[in-house]
Amino acid sequence: MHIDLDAFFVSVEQAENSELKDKPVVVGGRPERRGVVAAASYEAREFGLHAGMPLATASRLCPQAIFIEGNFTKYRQASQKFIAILADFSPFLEPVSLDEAYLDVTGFESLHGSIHQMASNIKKQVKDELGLSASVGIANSKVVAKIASELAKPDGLLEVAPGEDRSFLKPLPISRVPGIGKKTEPRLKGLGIDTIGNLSLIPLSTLKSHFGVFGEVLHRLSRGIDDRKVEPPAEAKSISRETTLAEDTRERPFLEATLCYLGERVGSELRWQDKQTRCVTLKLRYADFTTITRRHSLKEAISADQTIFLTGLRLMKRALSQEKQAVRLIGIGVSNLTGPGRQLYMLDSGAARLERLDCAIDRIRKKYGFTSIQTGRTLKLKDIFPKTESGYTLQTPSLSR
Ligand code: TTP
Ligand code: MG
Repeated sequence: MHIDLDAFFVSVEQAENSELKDKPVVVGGRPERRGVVAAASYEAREFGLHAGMPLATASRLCPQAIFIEGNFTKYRQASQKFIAILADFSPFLEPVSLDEAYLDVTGFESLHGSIHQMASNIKKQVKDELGLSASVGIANSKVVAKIASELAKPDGLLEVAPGEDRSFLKPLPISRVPGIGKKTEPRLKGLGIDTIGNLSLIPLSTLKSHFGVFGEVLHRLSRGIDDRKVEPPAEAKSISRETTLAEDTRERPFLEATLCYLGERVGSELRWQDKQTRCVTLKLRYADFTTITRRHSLKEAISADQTIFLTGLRLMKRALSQEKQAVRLIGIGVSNLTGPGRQLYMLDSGAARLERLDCAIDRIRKKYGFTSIQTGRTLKLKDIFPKTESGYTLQTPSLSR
């Protein structure tokens, strides 16, 4: 099965506030702000709105739409409950993103009824417990299940019987194949290929000569051949937070405060995963869109906000001393993760004290919200970013959580 929630961020808001139901709603921010649509309700999609569209364009196409900032903590909580519902049906569960997962239920029919019945039960449970609607595709392979769930949207359930893959795929436009996007689609159309059925008739050698290795993938997928297993995901290799700024800026105290805030978000996620890091990375995008990353390796694995921030700050000072342009985007990340953390408790070193401090702050924030306790450095952001219990609302809510 491939299960994907419909208009996820928006649906969470609609489930919470009945005034938003059946209306064009956008999560992403106020239309006056720079930024893009993260999620649009199906009512808003009737006006051509979609994820990734600039908010200003969205508001021009659909002035009556209701624009909401969004609250990532809320979406993550909903996601955790959604994944927990799926886990009750089978341990072969592979979450792909917050609102999307593959579930292999082969062999569990005696426990939960037919696969179709399980899919209906999942949809019902998600609706009853979370107030959200899910679309489900059932097929013999991941790729066909995913195409089926997308076709079934919204609130749909589509089963492709074994052996029916090719006849199911045949009439569909090539854009339905995952991986065929803005680049590949026109090239295929230029070759006279517009349906998946047409694509499946092209010899492998022809596809390879045009698309290299991707040609082989296209050849297989167009026939519904996909032997990837449903596998629990590998652990995160890095954690990062970044945001585009409302205006390009050179103002150091503001950049430092923002870096500090993003570093704290990274640190709290790192500790939440019970990990430590040995590498801090800074990312800057300048006014002309040139993007740089600078990294620094640490001698010891750490998880302290202060170390993450000060390392990032050093990298930023060095980068800005060599650059005259204003900054458009700022981000910080950690990689080379080890875990579990906290071995430092045994030593009463400065590092151990910092870790204890962070753990205490984490506990307070878990109970009373992220902004219930703040470092002085990030306080000056309160005049610039809207503040909620779960944190400052930055320009890119899904990335700056
Ligand atoms: P999607 O599943 O791609 O989109 P959706 O759930 O809003 O709509 P549907 O599945 O019914 O087509 O993404 C899930 C969430 O991820 C989405 O609600 C918001 C977030 N998201 C972004 O923040 N930015 C993006 O560019 C996209 C595509 C999604
Ligand atoms: Mg979705």
